[in-house]
Amino acid sequence: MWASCSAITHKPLLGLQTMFAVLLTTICLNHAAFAGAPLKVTFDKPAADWEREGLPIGNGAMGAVVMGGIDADKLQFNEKTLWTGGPGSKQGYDFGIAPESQTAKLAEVRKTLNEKGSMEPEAVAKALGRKTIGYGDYQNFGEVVFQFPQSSTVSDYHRELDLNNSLVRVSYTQNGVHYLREYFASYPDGVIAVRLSADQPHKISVNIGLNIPNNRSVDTQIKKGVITVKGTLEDNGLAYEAALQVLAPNTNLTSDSQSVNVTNADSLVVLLTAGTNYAQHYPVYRGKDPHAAVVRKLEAASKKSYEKLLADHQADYHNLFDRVSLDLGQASLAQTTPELLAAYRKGDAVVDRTLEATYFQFGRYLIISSSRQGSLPANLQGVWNKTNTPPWNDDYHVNINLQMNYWLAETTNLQETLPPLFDFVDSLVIPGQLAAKQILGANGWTLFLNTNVWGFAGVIEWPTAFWQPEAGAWMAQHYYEHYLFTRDEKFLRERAYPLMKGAAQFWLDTLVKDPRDGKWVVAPSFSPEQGPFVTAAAMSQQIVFDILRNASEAAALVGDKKFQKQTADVLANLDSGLRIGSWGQLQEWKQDLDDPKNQHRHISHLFALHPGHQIDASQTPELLQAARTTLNARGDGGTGWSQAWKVNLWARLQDGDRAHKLLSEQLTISTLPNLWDNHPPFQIDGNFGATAGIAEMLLQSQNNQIQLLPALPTTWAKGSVTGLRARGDVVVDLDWNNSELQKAVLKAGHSNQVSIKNSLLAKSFSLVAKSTGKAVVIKLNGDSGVFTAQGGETYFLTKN
Ligand code: FUC
Repeated sequence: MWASCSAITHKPLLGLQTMFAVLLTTICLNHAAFAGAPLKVTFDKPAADWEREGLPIGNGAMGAVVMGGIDADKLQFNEKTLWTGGPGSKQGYDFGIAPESQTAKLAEVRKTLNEKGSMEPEAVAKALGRKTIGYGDYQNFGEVVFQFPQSSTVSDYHRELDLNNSLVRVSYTQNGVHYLREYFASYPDGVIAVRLSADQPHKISVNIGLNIPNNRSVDTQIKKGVITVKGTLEDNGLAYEAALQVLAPNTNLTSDSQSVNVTNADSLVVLLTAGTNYAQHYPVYRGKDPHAAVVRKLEAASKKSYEKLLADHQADYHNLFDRVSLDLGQASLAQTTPELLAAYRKGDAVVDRTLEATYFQFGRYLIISSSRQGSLPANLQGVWNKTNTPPWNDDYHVNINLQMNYWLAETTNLQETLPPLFDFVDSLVIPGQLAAKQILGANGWTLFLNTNVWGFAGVIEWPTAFWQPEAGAWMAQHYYEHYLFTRDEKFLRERAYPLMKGAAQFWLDTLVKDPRDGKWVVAPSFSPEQGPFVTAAAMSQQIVFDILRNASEAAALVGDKKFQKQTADVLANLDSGLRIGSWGQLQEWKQDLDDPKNQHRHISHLFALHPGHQIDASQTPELLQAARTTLNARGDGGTGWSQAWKVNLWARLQDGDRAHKLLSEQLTISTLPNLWDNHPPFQIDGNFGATAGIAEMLLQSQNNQIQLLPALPTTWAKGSVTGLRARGDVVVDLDWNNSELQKAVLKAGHSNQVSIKNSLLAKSFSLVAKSTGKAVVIKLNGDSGVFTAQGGETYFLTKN
């Protein structure tokens, strides 16, 4: 039941000792990840289209997309900090913040709202919006081009992303020789590695070069198999450097001015690394020249054998990825991923389950590959971007997108992917304070719709989206959630609380009294990304409720009594943003303006259900019903991220079948053949959001109760999951059959009262502590129970 392991990786030309070491690593570390069948994204041909068919690898800072061409293979790559715009940009740059105070204009808008009740977005944008200059774009760094001399047909072509082992493989037979290419991006070594091998000696001949886009100066140098390219971006002078090393033992390398030639090698390894002189520091955002770091990484990596690089990469990856396994009854199937997608929902349960389990773990693979300590957080496309003018600048939208990127980090046990988010948000506090002061005359800090790597904290001028001053508070939610999940007191005191206090302070200074009822409200307020400007749109009020409640709780925990009282006093008279309207819906605005036919992709007024937890199944059933009515009216369509959000929302409504329906919609309508989420275009938030949604279907822990299998769909009648995390620092494994929980394992990190809920508790079960083997006292109330957990202890809840 709990995971068996059965994977042997194809590794030609490894030394016996290394092979044994790798096998042992696979056997010892992989056991959780191989519950069910190994998970892969597969194709039977090279990628014709980067976005639809490319296979991504990444180490947080760098990403690359494997196309796997036969005569020519292109490995397009990125490094997260390579951005145009910002300080030094030719166009100028102002962080989106006007040099003069906007508070007089704000007062005008507030006055008009009080008089008229609402305003057109265009009118408010005219008053408070700002023309964007020098915002910049995330850049394509370049391409590694492999040019092969052979041009005969091949057979047995196979291209796969092995999610269990974080490795892309391309293999084929050509003129009787079996070729294998492997690609991975190593976090421990900071390099991308490619190995070309064959099952016969002297069969690898290839020309290797680097293509760099032409919006920058390029100085190319080639020495001893190392190609170095460096220069500066024309727009902002940002210095960049990339270095590629070709390692082909016992083979003469030749080179021309642009590329390295390898002839008749047995195998070869290419290492690639890159960097810029970006630094995450307001206001200049420049640090050291990238040269030293690039040289250091390449030299260190080139001293290691390929096998050692791979083993270190996989040890790092397994440490994160293997914490969670999901077995829905998937199998190793012969079909490629596009074939599985085409067959999905055709009544073949194994196909469906295989695709769903793969999609779940693909989200975890993507966040591990695009968000690791020392770099920027995952942007709208994670770390992967092939153009210099990507959609939405490939930036950080903070009215749902960046937040959704990180929902899975806590629940699917990947805390190591969070530091880039916290470092990024911390770095936005200073410009966010300026924005708060200049635009709203407030202390504290905030953000609006969108931000970039250059501390953009102000506003743009797009009328139907620009005004989202709740974004800072929404980002602060992630800090408190991290504390709730980990119970890390040091993090709470030193990082979460100061950040949250600033976000809360902004609202203490910004709320106004609604002349209609004397409640504290947000004005002007706008529900993303539609409708009129009003006072007290539901989402504004719910997010402000969330930050004030969290800040008040955190203040109590750290002993800041003064701020606890201040926030609690405002909370007591805050408009909650929770109203049931004329057709039973949860109102999107304070006035009942909702159109039952409105199917807008944003469902912002359900923030209180997810990712907030103001609406709770056990405490507020009438609000839950109103949320259901709203979601039904909004429909099951929408862009990728919108469907992913709805998976989470239906899970919180404890409707597993509907959550599963949304997941199916996302897989059929909003998923590209390589499983990337399609907004359209490719936008990664939907991948992350759906993975979080699946976790939410299996385990929830908001409002101090761990709910086991709260939204299990009928179609997942049998399965198991290991390693999900619940708030309170509890790691949970679940095993179910006939849609009923058979066994749960709860590992408590801290001593605490643990409240659990599942229908099993109303039946015959046993709860036993692992270290003593003895039954644990549990106080029951229907299908819920509370017991005292000891930190470090494991508890087995078993059906009798
Ligand atoms: C928000 C959404 C869009 C898109 C963009 C990046 O503005 O409304 O759908 O996801 O972010």
